[in-house]
Amino acid sequence: MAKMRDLESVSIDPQVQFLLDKARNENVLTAFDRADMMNICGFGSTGVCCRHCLEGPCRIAPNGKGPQTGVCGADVHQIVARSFLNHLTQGSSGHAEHGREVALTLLEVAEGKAPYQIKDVDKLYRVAHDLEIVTEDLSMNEVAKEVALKALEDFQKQTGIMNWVKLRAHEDSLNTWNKLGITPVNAHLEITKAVARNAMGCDADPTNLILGGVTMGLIDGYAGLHLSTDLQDILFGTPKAVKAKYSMAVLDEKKINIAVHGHIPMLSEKSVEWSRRLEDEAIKQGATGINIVGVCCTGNELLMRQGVSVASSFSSQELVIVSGVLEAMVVDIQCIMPGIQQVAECYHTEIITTLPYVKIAGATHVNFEPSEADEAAQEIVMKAINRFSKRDPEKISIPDQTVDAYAGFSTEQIVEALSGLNGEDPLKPVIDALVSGKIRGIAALVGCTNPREKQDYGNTVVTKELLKNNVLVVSTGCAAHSLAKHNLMNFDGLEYCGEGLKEVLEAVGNAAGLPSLPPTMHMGSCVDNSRPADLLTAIANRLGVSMNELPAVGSCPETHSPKALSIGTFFIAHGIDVHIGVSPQLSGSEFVTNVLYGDRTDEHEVNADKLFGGKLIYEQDPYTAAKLLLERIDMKRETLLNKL
Ligand code: CUV
Ligand code: SF4
Repeated sequence: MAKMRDLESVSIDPQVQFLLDKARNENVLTAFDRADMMNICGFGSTGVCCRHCLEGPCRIAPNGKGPQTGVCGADVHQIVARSFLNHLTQGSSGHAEHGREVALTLLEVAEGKAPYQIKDVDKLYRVAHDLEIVTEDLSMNEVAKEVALKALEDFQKQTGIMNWVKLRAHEDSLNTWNKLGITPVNAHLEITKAVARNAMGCDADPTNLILGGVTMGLIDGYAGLHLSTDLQDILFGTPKAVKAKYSMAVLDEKKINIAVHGHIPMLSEKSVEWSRRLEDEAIKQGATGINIVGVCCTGNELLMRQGVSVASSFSSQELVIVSGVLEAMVVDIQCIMPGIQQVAECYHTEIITTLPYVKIAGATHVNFEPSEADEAAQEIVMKAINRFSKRDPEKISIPDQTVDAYAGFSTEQIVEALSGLNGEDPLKPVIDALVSGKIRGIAALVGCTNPREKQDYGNTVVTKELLKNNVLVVSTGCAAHSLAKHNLMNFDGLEYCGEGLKEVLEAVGNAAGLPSLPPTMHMGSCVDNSRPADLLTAIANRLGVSMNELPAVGSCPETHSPKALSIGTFFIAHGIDVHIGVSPQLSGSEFVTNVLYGDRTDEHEVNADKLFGGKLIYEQDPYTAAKLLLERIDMKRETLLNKL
């Protein structure tokens, strides 16, 4: 038996430590302990193992020991570049599917076939206008239908460029991609092409493969992030500032607890609605009501729009069940550990899967189609209510301290808050602060938590270091969970901010009727990484510069997901540096790491920094990472200030 890490090394969150201790005492295995039992493979972890065909598997040993090519002749650089492209394809296809599902839902809603209402009519018309849809003679539903059809074109058209790229990309970035011939035509075409070129006997040029990976980043960014955010805002409303609660303590012993987990808000929005409508049924069972809690990105979606409390990020998802008070965990897609089912079998929790292509053996399946959303959500909530009586009182134990967090900072909300200071030109206060140095730069703290990493440590350390140095920080995904739980989204966290930054946050907050803005701003789920991208695009346009000239960075200290790699690549394609704190499994090829990590001053002929103006920074230590990010911020600041 492998030696398990002590609780303090697993997470810096005492509630997660508490529940992990409980799990261990009850002999329940969770991801943190499975991570300790799994020996990391030296080949796979450096990207040098290839399983692309039946001549293999082949692997290239380091230092010239053993064969240096696979059976087909692929060398280590080709193999590593293909593994990277593989990850990016997987990541972007997840987000593209998300976008497509939302587009189909909007179409069904427009045609009166799905029981949702268009919540943000203004945004619908704004998006329609930007897509050059003539709306004069159309009803609202007809406009929605046209928008949905334009979105679906991004999965169908065979020539030209994607509508959402035209709609959202900064012109200079688009010019760069056009010159390189990597601008995407449609998401499905590009994903299929990426899979095809990656097969044995196809693309064998590592640089070309990496550029193919950049196209995957763009698919993620436009068919995934931007398209999903736009259509979700139209359907469910554009988020506005909300105050909510975080931590495992949001579970309520007296209520029926339902965790919604996954990514796509169609199901979770309906679950919230039906949990309100079925409150009486819960009371009949002896509970005082129904408590919906969020896990992972579905948690972020509900938090942003409905102020629903958030229980857990990715790595501790199984521990929500270990509390002994969770009646059901309802899941849709992505980041759902199969392990939840094994853990649920040790308690009374019912795991409910909802999509025909995401099932878990042993779990209950309730099929969810937007057109039958009410029936499915009602069935799911009733199942949870009926589980309440099956609780084992011996196994109940929940931590008891929740943390307040402000969230709901869509780009629209940030601009609205800023217009309190300067209605004519809302971005001016930010730009003045950037120029004066009160704000040194802007960072998006994004990505996940990973059971191999000390939970919340990397995310919070990088953030605190940046805040201390007056960097304005926005956040999404499970990284936002880390920041929220550790007071970085409420006013207590202002103590971590440098003086200049604090002054700006207070001024903007005051103008919006608050004591301050929170130290970091929660912009939503992973697909909502479109929001920081939008904010940066707006700032670049206002300054009349390219995105790659902004003192802006992304940081992803604790990720586990290939989706984070494809989102990161989307930002790098704009020339925004991205830090990753977990190995991206590329170290087996010096060529590939040179292309991705290399600097503009390097001799290496082609690299991302030279092509796009931004690079990937791999650094495990969060303090060093923050230092490296600040160096890049300062470099770009200097050039920018000279230009203005
Ligand atoms: Ni999409 S990708 S663990 S849920 S942020 Fe959370 Fe966010 Fe990473 Fe997954
Ligand atoms: Fe081996 Fe080449 Fe097949 Fe990969 S594609 S498994 S390197 S023969």
